[in-house]
Amino acid sequence: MKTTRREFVKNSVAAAAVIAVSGTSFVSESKGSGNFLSEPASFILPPLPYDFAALEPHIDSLTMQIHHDKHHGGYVNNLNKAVAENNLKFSSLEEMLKNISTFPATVRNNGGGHWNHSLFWKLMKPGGGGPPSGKFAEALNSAFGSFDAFKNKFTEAAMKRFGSGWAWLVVQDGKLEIGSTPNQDNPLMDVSELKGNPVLALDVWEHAYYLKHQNKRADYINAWWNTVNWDEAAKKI
Ligand code: MN3
Repeated sequence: MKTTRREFVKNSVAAAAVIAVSGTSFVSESKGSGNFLSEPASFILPPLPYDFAALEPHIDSLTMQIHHDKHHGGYVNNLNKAVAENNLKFSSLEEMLKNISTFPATVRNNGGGHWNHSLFWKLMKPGGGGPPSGKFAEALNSAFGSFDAFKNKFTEAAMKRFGSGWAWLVVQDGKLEIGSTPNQDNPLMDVSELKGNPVLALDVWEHAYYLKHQNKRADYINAWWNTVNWDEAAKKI
């Protein structure tokens, strides 16, 4: 009898113990046996895809180092701790986020933090920025009128997010939308007002910019536009 994925997950958890996840991705389901691969049984801090200094002068090396190693590293450690302490069962980080209202708050904060940062690092690159081209540029033009109009609207969302949070470009029911979320929430979460699949993400927590820009979030956002990895973003539409 063919079981649905949800039933499969439910029936498999007893055998699977803690579910294996590498970075943000589920490692694999061992085909045929009906069990999930259970090693390594924890989340892993993914290495930055470039050096700490690679985004200079736009984003400084020390900020990148602390942000990646200490902040993102902290989310990963605390997420692993929460999973172990609460004996949590889930099939992937994404599935956990989609049902986040059923998990403890520490999973919302640290699971969101892990997922968001894993995406954020990949959406920047040395020599990034500039307007995108091809189909992605056309999609932005058709959704927002022009690249500049898109950029202004996204910047506004990032500026208006009060306190800590993220600005997002998402695909929502086949349409591109801009919005923001508080804290480490993201548009995959069932509790989020903004919903959709993230295409572009910008961390506007003070830890992302305070060393270099102090309170000037606008300067950080301006600098960040010079790092955007449009090729990576274009894969998500
Ligand atoms: Mn951050």
